[in-house]
Amino acid sequence: MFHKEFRAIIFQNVLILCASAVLWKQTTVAATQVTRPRGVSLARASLYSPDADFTCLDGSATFPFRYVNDDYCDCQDGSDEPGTSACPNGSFYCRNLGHEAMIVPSSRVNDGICDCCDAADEYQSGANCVNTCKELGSAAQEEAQRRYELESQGYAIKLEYINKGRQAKLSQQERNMALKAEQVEAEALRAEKEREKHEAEEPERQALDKYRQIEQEAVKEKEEIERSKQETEASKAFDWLDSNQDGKLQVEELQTHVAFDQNQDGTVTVEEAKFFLHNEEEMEKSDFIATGWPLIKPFVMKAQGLENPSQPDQQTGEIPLPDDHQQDESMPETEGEEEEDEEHEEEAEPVKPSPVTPNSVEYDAETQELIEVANKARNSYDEADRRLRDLEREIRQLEESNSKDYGPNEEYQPMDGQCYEYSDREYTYKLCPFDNGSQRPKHGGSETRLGSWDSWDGPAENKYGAMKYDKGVQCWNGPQRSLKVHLSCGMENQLLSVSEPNRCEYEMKFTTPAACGEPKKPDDGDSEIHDEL
Ligand code: MAN
Repeated sequence: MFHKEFRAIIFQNVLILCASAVLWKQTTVAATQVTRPRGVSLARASLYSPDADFTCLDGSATFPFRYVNDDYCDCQDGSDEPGTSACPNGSFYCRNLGHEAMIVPSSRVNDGICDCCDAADEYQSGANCVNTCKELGSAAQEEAQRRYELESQGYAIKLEYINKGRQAKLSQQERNMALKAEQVEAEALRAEKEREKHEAEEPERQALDKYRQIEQEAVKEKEEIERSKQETEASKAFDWLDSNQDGKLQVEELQTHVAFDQNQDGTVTVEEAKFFLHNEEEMEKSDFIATGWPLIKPFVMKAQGLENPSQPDQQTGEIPLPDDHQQDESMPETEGEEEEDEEHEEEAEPVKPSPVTPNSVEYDAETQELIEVANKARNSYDEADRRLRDLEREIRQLEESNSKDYGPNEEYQPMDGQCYEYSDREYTYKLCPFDNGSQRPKHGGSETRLGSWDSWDGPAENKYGAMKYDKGVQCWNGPQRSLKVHLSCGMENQLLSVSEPNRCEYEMKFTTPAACGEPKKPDDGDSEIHDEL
């Protein structure tokens, strides 16, 4: 920094000719000549009047104007040295005629590096800067024009989206109103059908109650017959096994039947025989019927080559008596499986749709008629109930969709219901806007939900610049997955890239015409800086 004695007034009249800009803009404003110190913008020129003392722009001091740009820093805010590097916090303005005006920190003035395209920052360093503003200006112009065209096309599509979105919202609202009217009707109809159902079910219930009693009696009777058949079978078996006819079954009597040779060594031992007599020497007929026969019967059947205990003869309840041609001639013949199956089939006669236990009961015509009427009423009720529930579901879905924020002009609505994919080396990612985002391994494996639609998540000045999807699948030893989608203007809806900056926190870049702003025609590229205080 120089001492005051060495102050040199570096002052320069800068002639600003706005003619080129004026020509570009095709207006007819006359050329303006403004004098101002080096490094001062057009907007601040009036604050630097050579005819008066200079007051620092922060108001901290006032001194003669010749101190401005004397390469000595007088103002705390650096405003007295706009054209030198004397103030560490000062700034230097370059006009860059033909391109964009620019403000650089004072430290860059005469530092040997060309910062301004018009070379104005290097007026004393001998850096040999060349004015490149014209070339830069026209390249920037071309780029701005290209962007403008892109944005115009994107915006045209956005207008279509807005149309579609509004249309969809309108028809959803209309449909919702129609459905609500239908819902009222459907509720009334269901109530009526419910009443009719109750009315039809009451006489049906009474009629079936009567049958239920008959049914229970029939079951009891059947059980009784069954029991008596078992007894008859057991009694006949006893009579036959009781070869000395003394009314008791003895060890010796059982020893004569090979069927009781449990270890199959060719002899029925006393122990083997006693096993069937509950370890007694003999057994009474009544004990045999109650507990003996059920124990013995499987051995008898095995001897006959049958797997399961058979039923006695259906008509007589008897087991066939021994036959000379049996394997073990002494054995009474029990019944085989085939017959049992046949009997079973006969029994399995379905009775529809009675709540009474299915069996062979046949309803009289009047009851049958009552069942049919009640069935019809039940079916009608079910149908009315289904219709109402379908309506309610559709209304819920519509209301859910209607409550979604599709952007300030419904421009994002057409993306709802669509899905877009992007693949990297490992995964195929899918974004279904307003629904969810997911990830699927490319080489097999199931889809993992990264998040479900939550809300718009852009910065305060552009809420619609990003979307948030959260509550995805929990990460192993980590948080639930979540996803942020950054939206930018593009000619089509496209998922551009996906990253995972933090474990299980995903980011997507997505272009869409819906994010395009109203295109602004590019200016001549020769822009000024509006840096008024
Ligand atoms: C899976 C993927 C990855 C994630 C890990 C976390 O491999 O979902 O994106 O980082 O799980 O364990």
